Amino acid sequence: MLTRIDHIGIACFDLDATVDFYRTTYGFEVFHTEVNEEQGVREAMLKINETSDGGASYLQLLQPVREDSTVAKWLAKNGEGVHHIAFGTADVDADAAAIRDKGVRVLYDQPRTGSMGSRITFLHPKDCHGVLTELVTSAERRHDDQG
Ligand code: MC0
Repeated sequence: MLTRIDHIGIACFDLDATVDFYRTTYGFEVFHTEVNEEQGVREAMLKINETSDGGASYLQLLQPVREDSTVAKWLAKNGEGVHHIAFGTADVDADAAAIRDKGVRVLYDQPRTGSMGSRITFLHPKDCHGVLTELVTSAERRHDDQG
């Protein structure tokens, strides 16, 4: 079951400048930063609020670290802006399977590693009315014993 907006992913050219904008304009502070080599991004997570399922909602600012990354390709075509939305779930495997059964393309056969040790997968934007959609099970919410 999808229980929260886990994050909104925002693509940017300059992560430090974008973080600065969110801090000075809205007062949002950086909760976590990391480089995800597999996804080809450097990211900053700004925690916005806790959620009733025990998780939280974030803004995720994304700067590409490789020219061939999906975010670099998207930025070259669209410029900066909202890149994807992510829904949180306690069981990404079950929700991805159920959504696949409804005819939506799930991009990964097995979930991959996302921000802060989460397990993530994506739904194809062309099957989601133009919105690249991510499913996330955060590390502390995982039902298995890997994290
Ligand atoms: C591409 N399209 C999008 C889109 N990206 N539409 C809405 N939102 C997006 N973000 C559209 C294009 O405009 C194009 O439409 C069509 O989809 C095919 O796109 P493409 O540019 O030709 O590129 P593909 O097909 O090579 O790849 C698109 C695909 C890819 C969605 C499969 O971007 C992908 O695998 N994304 C999932 C991984 C990802 O985005 N990672 C970065 C965030 P037209 O009409 O022109 O044909 S990593 C992350 O977020 C992690 C760290 C985390 O949360 O923890």
